[in-house]
Amino acid sequence: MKIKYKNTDIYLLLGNITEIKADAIVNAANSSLMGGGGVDGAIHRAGGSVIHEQCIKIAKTSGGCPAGEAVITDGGSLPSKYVIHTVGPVYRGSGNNEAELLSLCYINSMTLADSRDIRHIAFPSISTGIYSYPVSLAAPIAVNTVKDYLSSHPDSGISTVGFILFDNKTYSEYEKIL
Ligand code: AR6
Repeated sequence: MKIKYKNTDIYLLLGNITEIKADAIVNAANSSLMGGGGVDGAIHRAGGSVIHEQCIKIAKTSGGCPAGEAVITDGGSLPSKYVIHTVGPVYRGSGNNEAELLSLCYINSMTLADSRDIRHIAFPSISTGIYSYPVSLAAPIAVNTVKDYLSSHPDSGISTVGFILFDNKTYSEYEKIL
């Protein structure tokens, strides 16, 4: 599924984000930046050691990446040039700033993309796996934050935003919102 929003194409795809050829794919990382399971494990495996080495450097200089923030590395052997690593909130039943932190993941990833002239960015469904964010609550935050960013940044160079969704349930929640 694909829509046009403020001159930007926003698309949904059922699939594996490591196979996507974008300018940047986004990783749902953890604060250590040292890799993990889920999409993080898949990206590190497919991208090779370059990503891990650059993550180590970033973690050494900045102490890692707090929830809501984003950092960037090369894509190594991935089809995409860059990986933007962002850290979603662990869902603990709301009331812990989860929605704001999740929204910040999308805002900070897009801000970083714009600072590198990235035109096509592809997101996974941040926090809705190991971090347990209910996808019915996370999907509207993801889609509406991306739209709000594009509305409030008319000079953004981002021309294509993808949501690469790993299973049918996740896809259908995003489809409802988009
Ligand atoms: N392509 C696209 N989506 C994927 C892929 C893939 N290859 N693999 C999984 N997903 P998760 P989180 C989906 O758990 O909830 C890691 O250990 C998955 O089905 O990857 O933010 C990190 O190091 C789900 O819909 O990320 C952190 O410790 C979505 O991606 C922690 O998990 C997010 O699931 C982050 O947890």
